[in-house]
Amino acid sequence: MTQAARVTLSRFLIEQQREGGNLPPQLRLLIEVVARACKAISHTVNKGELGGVLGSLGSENVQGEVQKKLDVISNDILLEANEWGGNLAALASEEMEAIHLIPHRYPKGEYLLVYDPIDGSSNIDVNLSVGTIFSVLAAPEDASQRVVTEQDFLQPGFRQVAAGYAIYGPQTSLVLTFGQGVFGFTLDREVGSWVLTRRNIMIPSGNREFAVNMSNQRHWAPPVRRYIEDCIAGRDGPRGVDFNMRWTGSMVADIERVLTRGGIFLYPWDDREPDRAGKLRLMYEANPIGMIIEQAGGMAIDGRDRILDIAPVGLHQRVAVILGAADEVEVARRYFSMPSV
Ligand code: AHM
Ligand code: MG
Repeated sequence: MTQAARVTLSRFLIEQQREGGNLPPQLRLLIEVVARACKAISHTVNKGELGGVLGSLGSENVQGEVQKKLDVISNDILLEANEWGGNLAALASEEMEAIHLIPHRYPKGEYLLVYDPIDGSSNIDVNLSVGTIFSVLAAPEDASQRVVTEQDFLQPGFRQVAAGYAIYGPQTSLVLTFGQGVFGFTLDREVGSWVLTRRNIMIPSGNREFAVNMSNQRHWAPPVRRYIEDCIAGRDGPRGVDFNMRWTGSMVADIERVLTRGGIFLYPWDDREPDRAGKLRLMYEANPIGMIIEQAGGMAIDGRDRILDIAPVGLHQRVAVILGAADEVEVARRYFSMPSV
């Protein structure tokens, strides 16, 4: 790609703001800030052992999971980048139990930001892809006159005004939607800018590839067990076609593959913790990824229902997730209403 043919993220966002009029200036600035923070996280991830960023801290987050150094470093990078810009009324993260209010010394903005600073934390120390996932919601209209509460964040996913993820893999890319399609950018490290490399990403249909943690198979509910059994049976089974399997341990990496070549991703409920809806978190994993998947022509459900319609009851609530190419997710959904399953 020649320099002249390049469209940077800044240029893309300004053009979207001008042309469509559907990207408010403050939302544009917010996306730029988040993207800049992801650039800083990418540099930190890249340093690995040399930057002293590998390993655990010994502390636990609100989910009772051991925090990796990089979880906390990345959380702070996003927090510090977003606090002072005047675009946010408050923010929340996987790594913080409570919401974070914008300090009084800074102006308050029109948006709420929710993020998972490092998705796929178990991959950090083994040099596999990890990422950052984020979701943007509108703050309540009277946010400047009162204290924002957790309740203000508990909006269903269809109300998100923007969502995205960055993936720190062989290439560092950023995938974005603000409800007008999905766009992909690649980080040019020498220049330090995000360059538009994929326009209007649509999930290809017909790819027979599933992503699920197979070691949990015996714990799944019958519809999921049966669906995967039928995939594995391949051309000798009811599906009549062979399937391939991939599981990276990083949702962002599996989603990047689904967006690029299709297929389905599942993190279903299992019976080891029956009261827990699933492993993944609704507000900062399933909702933003669900919005991206739908904007790319796919489907995102919890088994029977659309993820983006779920009315959240807690910031860190979990949800079962089945998402990917619409045709394949629809097949999986049918197993939930089969009387014999
Ligand atoms: P994390 O945010 O703590 O990294 O957890 C979420 C991750 C997802 O990225 C991934 O799909 C899943 O957990 C992997 O789970 P498992 O350890 O069961 O393979
Ligand atoms: Mg995560």
